[in-house]
Amino acid sequence: MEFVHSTYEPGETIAAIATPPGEGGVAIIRISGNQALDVADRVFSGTVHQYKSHTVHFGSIQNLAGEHVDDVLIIPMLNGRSYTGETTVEIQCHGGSLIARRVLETVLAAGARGANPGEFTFRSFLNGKMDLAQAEAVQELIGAKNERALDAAEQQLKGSLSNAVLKIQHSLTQIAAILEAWVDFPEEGLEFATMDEIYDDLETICQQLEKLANSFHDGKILHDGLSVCLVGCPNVGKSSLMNALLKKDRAIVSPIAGTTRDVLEDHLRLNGLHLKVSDTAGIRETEEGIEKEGIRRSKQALQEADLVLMILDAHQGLTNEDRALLESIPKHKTILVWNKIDLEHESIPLLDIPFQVQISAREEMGIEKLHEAIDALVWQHGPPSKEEIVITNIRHKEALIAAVESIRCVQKGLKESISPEFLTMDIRQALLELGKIFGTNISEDILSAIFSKFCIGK
Ligand SMILES: Nc1nc2c(ncn2[C@@H]2O[C@H](COP(=O)(O)OP(=O)(O)O)[C@@H](O)[C@H]2O)c(=O)[nH]1
Ligand SMILES: [Mg+2]
Repeated sequence: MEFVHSTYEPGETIAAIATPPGEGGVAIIRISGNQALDVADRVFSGTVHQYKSHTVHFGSIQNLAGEHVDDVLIIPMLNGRSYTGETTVEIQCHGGSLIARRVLETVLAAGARGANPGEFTFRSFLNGKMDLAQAEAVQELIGAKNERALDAAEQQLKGSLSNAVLKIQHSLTQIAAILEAWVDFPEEGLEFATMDEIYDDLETICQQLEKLANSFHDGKILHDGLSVCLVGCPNVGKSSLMNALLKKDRAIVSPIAGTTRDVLEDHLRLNGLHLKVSDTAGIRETEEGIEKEGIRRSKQALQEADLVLMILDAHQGLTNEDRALLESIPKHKTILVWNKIDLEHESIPLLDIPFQVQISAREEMGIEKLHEAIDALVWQHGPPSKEEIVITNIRHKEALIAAVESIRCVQKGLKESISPEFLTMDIRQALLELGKIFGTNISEDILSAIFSKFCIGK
């Protein structure tokens, strides 16, 4: 799939099926562009040109040979009062993938061009209906896999990120104006504002931008979910816990050490979070080739995971192998899980990992406590509230960080009494970076890459 934005001709009439593939009650074919009404008139039984905007009309579609294709409802959207900001006609036909395709083919034969992925949204952006951050939010809204991700996308679509960044741009522009006045009238400059005040204002701005950039951590969790890796020595009950978490017999459970050799993966929803859980080979010293490779993969999965559940056998107590493994795990992202508490066990030793739970994977005891511990570790500073701006797009994070870097240069320059001309250059750079979030000063390649990730028909 490609999206060649340089071939874009304003107003050129495009069409696509806007509903998902497969069978359903109705399918919608969307036509947008200067010729949308002409195209619709060529295929529809009524005179679409005569209809008022946003009214619904029943009729039939026939192809250019005059053959009946389907009975449909048709809705014209005039004077730019549409998603794209262009004249749009939507046709609701019967919801079979074949019939929808036939209606689309008829529309294409009547003069429309097949839309590229994201082209409707791209036009909406070009016509000023939404900025780039909002256009990207549309994609995230569609792709949201849980309630919290949906809230974040809705916030962004409403323009909360854009508004926050606009406000900051405004403050930066004012500071640039003060610095420029300083260049022109150096003897009066200090009357406008002292250097310290400017420095402090820039500090506040940097903190706001950093807060937004840091929200990407939460945003990524909401958007992509988390990878969770189960590790531990052989036979501690990793595979049993995998099954208990998934509530199904996914992994082979066996008293024979070294049964699990490959990394097994499955998915799970937990308190609105999407988790990818991996069960791994038990880590121990071994010379056996396949098991050794399994252990190498376990260690890799352990490093790459967002969250590690290290399983220990409460019945056996802490072994030397456990101790060795404990040394190698990243403690900040680990929950210690003492398993087999249904069996007799000594008192659990205190280890320097803040998150610890006691469970029985086989008897499914304590699993709820483990869920709570996962939630607590993930949202150490509390989950983001519905109103909070959470960025979910790495492109936005990069722009925010680049802006902070430029502003830090201005601050440094102020301290070193560098000529204000140079400082305004850095401020302009920061403004440029922030502009990328809405889509100003952005290259065609990047735009093209962003919209090509959309589905066709959006
Ligand atoms: N009593 C008891 N046995 C368990 C528990 N969890 C696992 N086991 C047993 O321990 C053995 C190893 O379990 P398994 O899940 O294959 O361990 P793994 O090697 O870490 O994947 C099996 O015989 C399981 O039935 C538990 O909570 N309680
Ligand atoms: Mg296993």
